[in-house]
Amino acid sequence: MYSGLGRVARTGLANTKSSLCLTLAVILATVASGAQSFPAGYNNVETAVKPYTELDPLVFADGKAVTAKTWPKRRAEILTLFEENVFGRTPASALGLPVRAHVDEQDDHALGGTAIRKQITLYFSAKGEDGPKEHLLLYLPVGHKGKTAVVLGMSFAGNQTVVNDPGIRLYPTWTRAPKSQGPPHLEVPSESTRGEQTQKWQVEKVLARGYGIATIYYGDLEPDYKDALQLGIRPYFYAAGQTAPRADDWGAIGVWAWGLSRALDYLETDPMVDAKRVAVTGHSRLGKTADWAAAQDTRFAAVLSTESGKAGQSLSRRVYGETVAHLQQSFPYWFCANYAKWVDHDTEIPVDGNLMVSLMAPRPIYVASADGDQWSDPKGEFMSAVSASRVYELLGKPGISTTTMPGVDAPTDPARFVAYHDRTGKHDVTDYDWEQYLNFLDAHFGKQT
Ligand code: GTR
Repeated sequence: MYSGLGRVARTGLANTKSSLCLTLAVILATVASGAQSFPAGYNNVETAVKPYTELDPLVFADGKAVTAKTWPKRRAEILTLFEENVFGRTPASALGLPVRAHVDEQDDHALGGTAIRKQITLYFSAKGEDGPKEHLLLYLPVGHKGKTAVVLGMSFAGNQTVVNDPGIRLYPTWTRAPKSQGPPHLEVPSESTRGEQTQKWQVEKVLARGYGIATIYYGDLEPDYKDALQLGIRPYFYAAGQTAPRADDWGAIGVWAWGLSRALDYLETDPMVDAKRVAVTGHSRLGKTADWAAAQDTRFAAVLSTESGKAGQSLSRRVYGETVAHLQQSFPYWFCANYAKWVDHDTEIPVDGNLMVSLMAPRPIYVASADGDQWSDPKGEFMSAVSASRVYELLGKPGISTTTMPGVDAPTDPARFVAYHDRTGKHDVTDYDWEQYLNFLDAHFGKQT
């Protein structure tokens, strides 16, 4: 069951301790209602969803209908609306930045001889080690003929957590004493954190199906804490004289998404990788990040997004579960400052999850929900998949196989370009999710084994 406690556990996982206290306070006021309880004041009753108008991906802001020919213009319009109202703009200086990649390590017999492991540092400035950088961990299956398709995603807790491999370098991660409101600091993680998130990443399963898998720790780009942006890379891209973000400057999600694109820059240069077949993945806030990365960077060939929720693939206009007010109160730094305008105006927000999904068209996208994560609003996620499917159909690709919300653990047809499931269980990424993702990739990239 979704529970406030589940919410606390995962908020804590991402080290957002200040918002943890806030969320905890709200949860203490929770009144259980039906199977799943929400913090008090948030709607968890389907019949209490107030009337709203769903945005139409196939109608321009001025009311004109979109055709296959004019879709690129509508796409650009939607992207701009997301930049202005939700995630902010990626600075032009960041887009043109020369990135230097250094392969620090390669082991051709990793994970009991089943994988090739590479560890790469991407340097974002001429300062090298002393400047901003990210550490990419890449596994490729041994024995694969030709270039390998790869799944790329960001991790919450460091590269060493995705699988228990003593060869993964332990780079510092952000932490802060539980009750402190002060800035976080970097600490080298302990050996015991190796493989802590094995079940969420399923590295060995992905490799056994013939895919590579790559990850970066999101804190390499910006720590996931309120008031900590000075410790991330945003200030590095300030204009001359700038000391704080402008209303439409990028937030942390924009920064993390940018980091995914820089990893793709490297993957394009790796002769073992099929850079035309890189799927981007992420869970929850990192699902929102994966979505925003693929929306801006069409080199990502497919999207696998798990419980991205509100400000992700779910419908904010459908006021059920998390609201803009909650996101803004707990995680304002994920977004541009303009996002605050939509607090208590969820039904008027000018862009929504269905428009986000439509930005992926015609690339294959898998939208994944969990029935025990009503806070993310599985029905809203499904409705977005249905709505965006009209764009896919317009562009000549088959959208989702049903317009009726499927039952729990009943994935839609993976051969379609938009697929969906609502899995049993809580807010998480599980073996079940990966099984569906790999079936989906097999259908669109071709079987890899
Ligand atoms: C929640 C937040 C969600 C989601 C999640 C997560 O507390 O309300 O929007 O992103 O965190 O990232 O785990």
